[in-house]
Amino acid sequence: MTNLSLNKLQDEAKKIRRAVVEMIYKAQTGHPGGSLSAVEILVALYFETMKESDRFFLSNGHVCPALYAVMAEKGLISKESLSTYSSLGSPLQGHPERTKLKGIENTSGPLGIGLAQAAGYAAIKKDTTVYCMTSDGEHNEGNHWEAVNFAAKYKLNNLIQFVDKNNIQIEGTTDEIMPLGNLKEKYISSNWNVIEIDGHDFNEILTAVGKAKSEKGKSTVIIANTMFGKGMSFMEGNPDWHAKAPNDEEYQKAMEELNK
Ligand SMILES: Cc1ncc(C[n+]2csc(CCOP(=O)(O)OP(=O)(O)O)c2C)c(N)n1
Repeated sequence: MTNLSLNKLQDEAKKIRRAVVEMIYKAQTGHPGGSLSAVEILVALYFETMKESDRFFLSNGHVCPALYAVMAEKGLISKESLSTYSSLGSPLQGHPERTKLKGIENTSGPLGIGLAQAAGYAAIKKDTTVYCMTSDGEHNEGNHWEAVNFAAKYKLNNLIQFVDKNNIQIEGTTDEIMPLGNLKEKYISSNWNVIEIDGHDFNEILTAVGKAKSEKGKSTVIIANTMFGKGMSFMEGNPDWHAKAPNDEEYQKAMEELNK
């Protein structure tokens, strides 16, 4: 990757962070912590990696402000529509709805089902590369592990899962709420190809996707180590920001930090 495109991707990430905070501030509802940790993964996928025929499934639907913002920057939805986020009748619901917004592949909100939705699609459409984003909190769900086994059984090498591993879920850390153990070893023993990266480093994200695409006979999971609330000093690593909107003062502070 050239420096120019790295700069461009970093600029996009900044724009997305600004849009995420603005949407949640305006709506006074939403999930900023997870939305902000997922930004670089979504920017890399939508701006560098995905072809028109590829499909993206968001499993941890509550982080959709980041997805909507990326879709708006890509011109897939209007930028004006972002101001309707989470309002009654808007196609941009607080959890994405497939029938309400073109470009959304799966309805999500109940955690732990997105990988099954993505794996089902990948099993039927073998020539399509199917990306799925999941969260660490979702790994508490039994359904998720059924999909892990299904993908291994059918050798879905066209399925690439990103885990946004920010180590935080509702009301605490994943270690406090439900320890995941060694996620990498769990996926290896489930017969997946496993790559672990820094989920805010575009070079690492793009290299991992390249490796995943050349994998024969296995699905790939890219365990992306991220920072919950990335980019906002007062949100980073603080579970209070799982589902909380900034007040006026916090919004001003966020904008100042984004303009630095
Ligand atoms: C099946 C199910 N159980 C519980 C919830 C309520 N819930 C919403 S978000 C969340 C925590 C999710 O953790 P994670 O996805 O890691 O969140 P992040 O901190 O990354 O935003 C829970 C338990 C849900 N949406 N679905």
